[in-house]
Amino acid sequence: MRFAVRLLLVGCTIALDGAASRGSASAASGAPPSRRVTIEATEYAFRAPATLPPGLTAFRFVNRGKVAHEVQLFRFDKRVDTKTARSYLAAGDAPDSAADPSGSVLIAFPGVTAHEEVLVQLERGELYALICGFRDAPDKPKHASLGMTALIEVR
Ligand SMILES: [Cu+2]
Repeated sequence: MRFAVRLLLVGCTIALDGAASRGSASAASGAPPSRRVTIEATEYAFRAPATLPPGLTAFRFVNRGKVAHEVQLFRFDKRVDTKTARSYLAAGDAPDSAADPSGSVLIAFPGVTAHEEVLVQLERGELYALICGFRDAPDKPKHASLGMTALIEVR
């Protein structure tokens, strides 16, 4: 029995050490996000700033609609200009070659604010795409092809 209790205490110590070192690492990496930006979803559109200044930015996602939505957030390749980016989004998608091989997704059911946020170090000249790839049913179109896309320019 004592042995079990000791193991438990050792476990607690490790957990606390882990939390402490994570805390100091995040403090060392700099200030908290300078900005929090809300992306709102409805049927079938995003409400988000068209432009944002550079800087560390936290994106939160709120679904004000009546069906589930997601926001895929990704950065266009530097070779893609604003006009081309807009044409991709108007078509409801972008080829993999036009974007970074990374990105993030936030998902929210109706009336829900996703409790996760996406943290991005925005840099001047970047273009970010917002796309919802959800469908209301398997035989229905993707929300993106109904106009649920947006572009954010960093400048
Ligand atoms: Cu959607």
